[in-house]
Amino acid sequence: MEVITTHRNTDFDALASVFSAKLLYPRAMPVLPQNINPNVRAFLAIHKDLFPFNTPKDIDVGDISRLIVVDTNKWARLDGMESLKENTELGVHLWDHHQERGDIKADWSCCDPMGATTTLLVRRIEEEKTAISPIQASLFLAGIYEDTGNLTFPSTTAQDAKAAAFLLEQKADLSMINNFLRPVYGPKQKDLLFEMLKNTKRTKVKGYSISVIKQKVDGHTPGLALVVDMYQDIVNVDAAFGIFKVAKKDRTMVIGRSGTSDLNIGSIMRSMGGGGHPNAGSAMLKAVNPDAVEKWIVELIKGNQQTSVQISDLMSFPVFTISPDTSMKDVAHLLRQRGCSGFPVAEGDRIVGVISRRDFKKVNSEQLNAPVKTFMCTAIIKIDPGSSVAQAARLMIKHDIGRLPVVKDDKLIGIITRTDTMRYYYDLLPE
Ligand SMILES: [Mn+2]
Repeated sequence: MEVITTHRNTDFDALASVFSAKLLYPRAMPVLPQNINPNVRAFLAIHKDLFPFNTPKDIDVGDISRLIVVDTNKWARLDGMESLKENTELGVHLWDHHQERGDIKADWSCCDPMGATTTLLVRRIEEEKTAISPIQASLFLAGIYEDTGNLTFPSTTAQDAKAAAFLLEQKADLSMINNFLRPVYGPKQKDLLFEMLKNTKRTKVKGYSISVIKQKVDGHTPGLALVVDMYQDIVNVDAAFGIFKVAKKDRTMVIGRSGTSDLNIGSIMRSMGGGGHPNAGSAMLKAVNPDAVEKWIVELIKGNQQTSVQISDLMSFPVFTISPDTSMKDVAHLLRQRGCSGFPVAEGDRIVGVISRRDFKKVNSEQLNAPVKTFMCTAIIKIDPGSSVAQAARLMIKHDIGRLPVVKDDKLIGIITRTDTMRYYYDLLPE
């Protein structure tokens, strides 16, 4: 017997992967975990006849000769398949877009980095010219849209968009997708969001603005990820974390959302035993103190920072500086000669001011012989070499400046410009 299965808390990408795999493995039987996420459950409640499946309880797992695993590469995320883990006779095919390694050893796999696992399968369906119905196309497109945030998450690839185009050609129904992808947001979620907003607090960790909210929830609360998502949007921080202690059960759900690609939520959640993508992830913890979890998150962000791009990786050095006694006339000449819009003014390696083209507006011709120290701006906006690019960009926007001196232990060690940060955001970093 051949079986196609996927991860617990089955989402649309997982469900779409199972049923697109069914087209590629027509003899295989779809087996879904008991635990399915609420949107998918609502979809299946109506579409069960069109997408028939079994649960692990309905089948004899011992009869499985080949397991087709989609949208996960970890045994622990499958339901009811534990006994197969040690089965050396078992053939395994793996279709997955998660890039961290799992423990499922496959004899054949397709694990290219894509925004959605469904994309990998739809690409093959298109190559094989397998016919698909508009309803199948709609489900598959829902899978791609869910995992790519309607093709907007940074993990989205051109292949995801191509697969989406193909599915629209196959008459995928967008209104149906919008209906089911609309996440659970009812009075319970609204109350929770309002409660979180009342208790809003922000902190800075390694240059990122972070908000960690600890909240009690009673019993099963679906839609926590959406609530954290909305919360992050409203309080406008680089990353938001919800630590939800489930009353009566000794369980704590941690959900993270990040709006910046250099703060990887997925890797933070993996360190906590959960999982996710760069922009979103979650972990379920047992018997923990929420205060300790908050500290843990902060520590992980500090650690995460070291592996991501820092200002010191992007800055230019050595920095051309001028001395405080340089005349304004000479400064004007140097600005023209070097094609710069400003210079740091330094005594030795200590920065004492900044002069820019803009400052010349207040200088009349008699004052051109005056030293730069009379006109330079001494309220210096500077940045630490360990800060993030997001932090630099924020300072530039806030103060409307195009360059930031990079200062360590009071010494000027480099300069970062608007162009440097843009280059980073548009992935033009030199290899
Ligand atoms: Mn997925």
